[in-house]
Amino acid sequence: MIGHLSQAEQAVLYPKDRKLVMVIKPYMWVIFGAIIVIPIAAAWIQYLFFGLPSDPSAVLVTLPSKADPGFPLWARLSHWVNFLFLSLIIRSGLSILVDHPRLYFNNGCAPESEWVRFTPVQVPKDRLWTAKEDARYISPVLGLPGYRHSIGLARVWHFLTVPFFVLNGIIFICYLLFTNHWLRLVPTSWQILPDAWHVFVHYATFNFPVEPNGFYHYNALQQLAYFAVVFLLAPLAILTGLAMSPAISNRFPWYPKLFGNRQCARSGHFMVMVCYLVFIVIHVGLVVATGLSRNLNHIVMGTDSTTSNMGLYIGIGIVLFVVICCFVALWLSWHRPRQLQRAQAAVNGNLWRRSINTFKPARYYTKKDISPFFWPNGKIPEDSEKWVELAKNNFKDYKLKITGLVENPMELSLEELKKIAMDQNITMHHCIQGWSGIAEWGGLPLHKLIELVKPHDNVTTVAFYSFGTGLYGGVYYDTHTLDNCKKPLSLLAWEMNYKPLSIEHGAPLRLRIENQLGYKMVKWIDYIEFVASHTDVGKGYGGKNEDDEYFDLLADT
Ligand SMILES: Nc1nc2c(c(=O)[nH]1)N[C@H]1C(S)=C(S)[C@@H](COP(=O)(O)O)O[C@H]1N2
Ligand SMILES: [Mo]
Repeated sequence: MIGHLSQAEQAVLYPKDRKLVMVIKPYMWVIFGAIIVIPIAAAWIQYLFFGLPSDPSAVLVTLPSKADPGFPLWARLSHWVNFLFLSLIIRSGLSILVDHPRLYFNNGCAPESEWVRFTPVQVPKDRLWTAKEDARYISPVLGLPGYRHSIGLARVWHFLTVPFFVLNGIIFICYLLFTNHWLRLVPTSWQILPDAWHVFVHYATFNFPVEPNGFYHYNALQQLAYFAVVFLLAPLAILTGLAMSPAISNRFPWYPKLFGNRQCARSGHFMVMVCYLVFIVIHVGLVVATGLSRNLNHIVMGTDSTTSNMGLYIGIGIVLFVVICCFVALWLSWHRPRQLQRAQAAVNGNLWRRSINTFKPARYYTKKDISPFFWPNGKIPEDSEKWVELAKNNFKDYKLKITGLVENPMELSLEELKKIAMDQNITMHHCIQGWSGIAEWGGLPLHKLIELVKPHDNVTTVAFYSFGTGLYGGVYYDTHTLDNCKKPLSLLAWEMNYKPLSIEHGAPLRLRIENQLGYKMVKWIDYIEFVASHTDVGKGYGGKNEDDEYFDLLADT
């Protein structure tokens, strides 16, 4: 465990209960089982009753290839760069996953409705159990950065890698399509399907098909597999990833529906990762089994040498390099987290600010979409004497203070706020951990409040302070751009699902900014401050989680 961290951090990151389990619902066992068992059983039936089909790769080796043989430098480079990026993306993805270790096919994410959980915990019904408590530990061998509730840094690695992974993919596909190399990857005849099946029958019954020598040819199944990885898995990973973004899904609420719903997209994102893992295991296994040294000469050196071991040595070197990169990433995560957060802001912060952060959330959901369950998060402000006093009297004496760089500072009771205006919106909440929920929120549109208090011209940011504290102590707060506060559906809410806001969901007042992630929606609001910049408040990173857990200032994804 990382010794230089505080006791409080160690207690969160390295809990006593670090058990790793996977509990899959029986119906999903049946589905997954069928996907695996049916083709293998069919292959065996064909083999036992009709004999081995003719081996199409035996024909291939005698044919001259239409494509140039070998692997040009761009193909070899992007292959290995991809290997590095996938290692970072998959491992950081696992760290993100275990922060909400349940996957669902429904938007509301009610406990026990998940199809798989990676936690032994059954959510207790007799007491409050927050999503943060539900987060699980993952070994840093598997996850990046691993441990428990390190999602801020895990996302830094995930999102820092993604743009370069996509760029690498685009460069690869451009080269592929502008040279005749595409002939190696893209099937040009439907004959590929029966051929691939015949090859599969060979593998499934342990009759290795003729090795066509990958320098010149792939067998039909191999070509289909490579084609699927490039043209199916990678696009699916990107598209399901985008469907999880609050800025995108609350602007285009139909978009996640292309995958079923947002949680189907999240489950799909996970299944794409599983497909990548299965591919990598089989791919590496076959590379080893069909002549490791020669195969590595292909993809490392670009030669078909059968005598040299150069490819093997350099290949081992590359694998070691990737392992070292993973160690360096782990070290950076715990020793230079602030620099990583800054790098993430420089790359994606700027990317999102100019693109999806400009989207305006749309009205879309109706009463029937409201989730029966809505995960609670955060610590109820039981140690705030002021809040406890106010709660005793049902917040009748509560006054929201609005201060900072404004012409008309104000103090308003709930009754006074309600007299100004009220909107009711049904929206989807996106927690950074991965869960979501649809609820109705009623309250004062923020733009009305902004018109009343009249911020000075130099105001860019609004800070919202809670009565509650953050995970590591100190006042919970967060900031939003003035622009996001003025967006449609941005509210100071006192109502949830047509009832007064409950204690656990943020009474007396909480924030709704629908193009942002949940951690920016401060609950139990004490006061509001208009400021020139987010750097003027707290430690200067834009919020309690941004200060302490390296979350993003702009939470559009
Ligand atoms: N004061 C305070 N507000 C908070 C939090 C918190 O810990 N303290 N957690 C945030 C997070 S991470 C989420 S996802 C939402 C959860 O809102 P809910 O409890 O109504 O689901 O509240 C946000 N607001
Ligand atoms: Mo959250």
